[in-house]
Amino acid sequence: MFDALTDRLGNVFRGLRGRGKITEENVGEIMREIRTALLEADVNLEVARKFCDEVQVKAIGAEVVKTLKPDQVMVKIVHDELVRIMGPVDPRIPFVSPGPTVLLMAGLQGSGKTTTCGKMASMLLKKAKRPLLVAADLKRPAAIDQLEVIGRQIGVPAYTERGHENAVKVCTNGIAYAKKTDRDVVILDTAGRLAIDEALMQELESVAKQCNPHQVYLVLDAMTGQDAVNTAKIFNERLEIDACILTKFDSDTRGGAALSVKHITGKPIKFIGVGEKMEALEEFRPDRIAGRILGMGDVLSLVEQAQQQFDKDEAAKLEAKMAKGSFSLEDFRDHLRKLRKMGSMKDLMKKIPGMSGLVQDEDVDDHELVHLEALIDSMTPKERAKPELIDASRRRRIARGAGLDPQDVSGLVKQFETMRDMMKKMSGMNMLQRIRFSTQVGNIMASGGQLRKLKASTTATQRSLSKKDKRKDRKKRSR
Ligand SMILES: Nc1nc2c(ncn2[C@@H]2O[C@H](COP(=O)(O)OP(=O)(O)OP(=O)(O)O)[C@@H](O)[C@H]2O)c(=O)[nH]1
Ligand SMILES: [Mg+2]
Repeated sequence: MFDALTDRLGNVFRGLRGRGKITEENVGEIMREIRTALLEADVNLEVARKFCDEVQVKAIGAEVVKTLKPDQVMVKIVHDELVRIMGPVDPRIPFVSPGPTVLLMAGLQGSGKTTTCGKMASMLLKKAKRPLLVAADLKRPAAIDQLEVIGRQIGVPAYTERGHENAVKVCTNGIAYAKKTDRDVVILDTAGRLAIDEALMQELESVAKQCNPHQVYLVLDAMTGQDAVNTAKIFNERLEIDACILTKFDSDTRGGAALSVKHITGKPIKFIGVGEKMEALEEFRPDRIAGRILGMGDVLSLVEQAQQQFDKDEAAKLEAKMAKGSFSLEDFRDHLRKLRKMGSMKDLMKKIPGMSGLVQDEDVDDHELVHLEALIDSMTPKERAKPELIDASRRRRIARGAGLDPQDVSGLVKQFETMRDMMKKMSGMNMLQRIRFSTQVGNIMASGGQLRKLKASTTATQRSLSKKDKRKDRKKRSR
């Protein structure tokens, strides 16, 4: 499917060989070539633009791992961006208990709905489920026959009603029948139209409203290219779909739809149809697809190894600092910068296992990270190395430089000291202890977003009062 794109990208990377490094000057030319390659592969214009913007930023900001060549670095950046633009996707079907879990298949005529219903049922059988097919395409009697034939072929019952055109009725009856006959997943095969029209949308809307499907899957024909993407956009506006299923992935098309759907609709592709047979349904794995597009597994693993080594070296350096307790505000700032480069704090927090449910959007404010950085920037190198030097007058100066309050400086110092203590503790820990510890750091970072909450307590303030302030303080108290 992606043959042409693979060739074009291969040429871009080959052209990079022999160049010293990726610079702001030469990256523009590379990006133009990548953009053309994407557009020729029928990738949506907006997606291609966004893709190139992201790759460009990452290419310029790429950390220099000395053992790697520019083309290798670029392969990895493009690979990661391909994965990102197609995902994330959870390949699981969220089954409900008590069942039945209701899955609704929607899509245009000939997109592969009925076939996919059969493939899905067959896949579920292998997962020890007891599916029921429901023939809700009542526009053509042949459609009901087709589903029955498929059902017999894979050994899954099909619920059918003939002699009326009420799709809602057959769906509700089908679900009731599933309960009665102890089937735990119901797959609704709905009618398609040649193009999106009001009657189709209304029918689907009322089925969705009356039957409350747990998942709505939109079946898209990969061979229709950008039309599939537009269809997905319109369906999603009317029908709150959960994911797409891209059929005919085995065909000889350019593949742009696979790369565009997620970005344009916000809904991922969850499964792909890779043939006409009932076994030909696969989970959609962005990393596997990206690997297939680039066809450079060896380069990717090389880059990963080199980066791991680089990270290991960096970690070792940091470890040595932690153990000595010489982790400074300067190191802290480096880390903040790295964190910010990795994406927004909210996204990062959500990626930490177990954190996603705990982090509320309002808990984490990326601006606060910028504030922390500004405060550290406003310090002298000496202060960064020895924050205990920071007394009231220095605090005022630092705050003024960052456009913040003196209390913010105290908050930062206190937060930093807690972190440094924890890091020192961590240096002697084994793997399990570290994992537990990282969760604690996660919590600190979550609250680290809230500078104001961490404003120093009175004891911390008193510890670093200047002599003059202390005199004033004593006077005040003696009065
Ligand atoms: N090669 C290939 N063919 C497929 C795939 N999925 C479906 N088809 C074929 O596409 C054609 C249409 O599939 P159907 O399942 O009947 O499509 P539909 O969406 O139910 O069509 P209507 O009910 O008419 O709206 C059939 O010939 C299928 O064999 C696939 O992943 N690969
Ligand atoms: Mg059909």
